[in-house]
Amino acid sequence: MKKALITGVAGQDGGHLAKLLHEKGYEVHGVIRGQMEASHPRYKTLKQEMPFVNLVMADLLDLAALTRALQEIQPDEVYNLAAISHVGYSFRDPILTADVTGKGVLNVLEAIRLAGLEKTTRFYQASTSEMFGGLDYNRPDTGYTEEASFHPRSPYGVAKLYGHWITCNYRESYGMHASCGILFNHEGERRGPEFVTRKISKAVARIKLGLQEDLELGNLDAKRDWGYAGDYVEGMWRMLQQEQPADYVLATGETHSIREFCELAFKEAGININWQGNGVDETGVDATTGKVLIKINPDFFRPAEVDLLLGNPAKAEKTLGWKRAIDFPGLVKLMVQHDLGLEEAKLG
Ligand code: NAP
Ligand code: G4F
Repeated sequence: MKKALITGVAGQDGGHLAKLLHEKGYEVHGVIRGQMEASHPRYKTLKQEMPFVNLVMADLLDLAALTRALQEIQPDEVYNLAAISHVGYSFRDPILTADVTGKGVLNVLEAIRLAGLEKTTRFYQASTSEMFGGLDYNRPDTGYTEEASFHPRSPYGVAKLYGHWITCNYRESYGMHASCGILFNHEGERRGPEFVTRKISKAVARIKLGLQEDLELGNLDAKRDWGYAGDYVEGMWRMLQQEQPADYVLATGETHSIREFCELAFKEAGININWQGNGVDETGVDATTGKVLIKINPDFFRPAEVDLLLGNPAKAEKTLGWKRAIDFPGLVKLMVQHDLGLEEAKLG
């Protein structure tokens, strides 16, 4: 039986990946942070959700705890998913973001070496399309590939770039089987409510059920290449099954604006949106009732924005045989229906 260790197992991707590896017959160990005992409510919830995962306490900032975990578990594969992953938050706390999202990667790599596992344990690093930055000059028409140039636009993107290059460096320096997945945005029913897609799908459900008046958003015109998280964790696993380590882009090859996501999400709940006004005064209005449902709040603007992300997954499709299964309308539908179900269940 193969053994896997997932850092960030409590996050969106961690949950999907733990389930996938369990189904593939792995013994799954998951790193969580904090001072939780078995009686802690969060620990209990995680155990209920993923009873098949052995939960291990370790912070990405704590090299000793990581090394102990590696020595005890001796995993065949390590998936480093833990990070401060919210781009907007990274502007508010750039130093912690650099420590966790950047240097934290080095801690995991060093823990593998200190445990003497660098020749046997395979390593996955969660790199990101945020490293590209989406600026006109480095934006290929056919989408970013593994060869495209980087120009990160947030403290998060800069920290991730450190994690990316230190992983490449350990591969080249110590012959580690270390691969980076450069993943474009992936969403779903496990997405945190602070990210825009889940914020919208939750608000649509609550507005539809009369539990919320309206939805405040920032930049509606940014475009993202959005896929379903369940499809992307399969790609992570496939990377570590290759004979040779390498870096791969996972993306859909399509890009859509926040505005389009809103329109489709409200439509899924039977509400058509008309847009009125401009700039910060723009509103999204219910086409039937005339009620304002979407407002702009500049608090959600970022000091520097990534305007457009579009990925080219040709290498992953050819080498890994990976392809996304759920398309953009399918993703929006899945998320809205999930949140309608959750909110209805709460109402009883
Ligand atoms: P997520 O839901 O934010 O999960 C991140 C996890 O990291 C959380 O469970 C968090 O723990 C944990 N964490 C944060 N700081 C930590 C620390 N100091 N020590 C230990 N654990 C810590 O992120 P995700 O969407 O699943 O993404 C997984 C990874 O892929 C992240 O590295 C992200 O940056 C990267 N990525 C994501 C996307 C995407 O679209 N989702 C795209 C490209 C790359 P708590 O639960 O306790 O907060
Ligand atoms: O949902 P977001 O916060 O995701 P973002 O910034 O693209 O980052 C996500 O994807 C990255 C991969 O490219 C990951 F590496 C990262 O960890 C994370 O998972 O914002 C998407 C877009 C942005 O342009 C933002 O300005 O939506 C815009 N937006 C507009 N209104 C908003 C809001 N974003 C958030 N979070 N909240 C808003 O109200």
